[in-house]
Amino acid sequence: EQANEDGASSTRHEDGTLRLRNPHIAEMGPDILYHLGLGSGSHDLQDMFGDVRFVCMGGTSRRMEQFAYYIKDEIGYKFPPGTTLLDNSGCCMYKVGPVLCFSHGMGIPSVGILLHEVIKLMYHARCRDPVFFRLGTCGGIGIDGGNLVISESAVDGLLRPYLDQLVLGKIQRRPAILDPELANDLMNLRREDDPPSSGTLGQDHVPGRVDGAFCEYTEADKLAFLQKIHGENVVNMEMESLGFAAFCYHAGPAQLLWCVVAMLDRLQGDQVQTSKEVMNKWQEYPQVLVARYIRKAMGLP
Ligand code: R2B
Repeated sequence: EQANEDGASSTRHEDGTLRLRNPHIAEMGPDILYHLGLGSGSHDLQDMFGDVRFVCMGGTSRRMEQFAYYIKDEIGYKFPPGTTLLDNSGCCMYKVGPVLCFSHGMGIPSVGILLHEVIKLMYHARCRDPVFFRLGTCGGIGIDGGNLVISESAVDGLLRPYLDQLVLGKIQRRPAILDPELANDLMNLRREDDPPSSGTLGQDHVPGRVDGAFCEYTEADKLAFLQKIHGENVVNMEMESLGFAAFCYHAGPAQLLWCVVAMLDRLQGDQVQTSKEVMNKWQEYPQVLVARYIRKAMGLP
């Protein structure tokens, strides 16, 4: 059994299946996964999802649908006769053989709501050692748009590597830990003509935008802050990494990875001015790299 660093109870059995850190679930009878449109009483979750090994999340539903089709071709998956790719979850979730793709929306609250249910789905389905990925976009700090960022860790707005949440009137602190080994594996799958990649800290929000609906600081304040955190190896920012790392690490999936592409360099400005075609191209980069990883993990040539 594996234990997480914070010393709480084990979160995985020897066979890689998850042990939930919530005693109520086992006691409460059928469990309704409301946002996924599934339930442990109404569906045979082990039969439907027991073979999932890779959980891939991204912000927009369109991107995740595209990824589902892309990974289908990449791993040579064929749908059973008479079936096709279908989202019947209401939150854009697609299963392509061992790959589960879904959209997590924007921001930590949205990711958190989905992850509670996806982690329970892994538990009910008795999935073994699922690897969790996020494929998406971010703002760069000192790196140009089109650069890939493979995060090694996640920090909050004070550069603290944990998520503080207010639960029942108290602060609950969860370490936000990604998997440096997996980040390294992914870095090693880069090819020479791939876009440049950096291993980084990922922030949990978009700090200091001067183009927001309101603003109480100057451009110079913003640049001073961004340059300071850039000096501490933070090269990107986005709005989900801290929640993703904290929730998944606490719940138990062994390997977590964040692979995102920068849409702009925030040291140069706050508005994304790149054309839609170019942005669509950039958004394929994390997909290509994660697909390469999945193919390798599946032993495909
Ligand atoms: C990066 O890009 C998205 C918003 O523009 C958001 O989900 C994020 O973290």
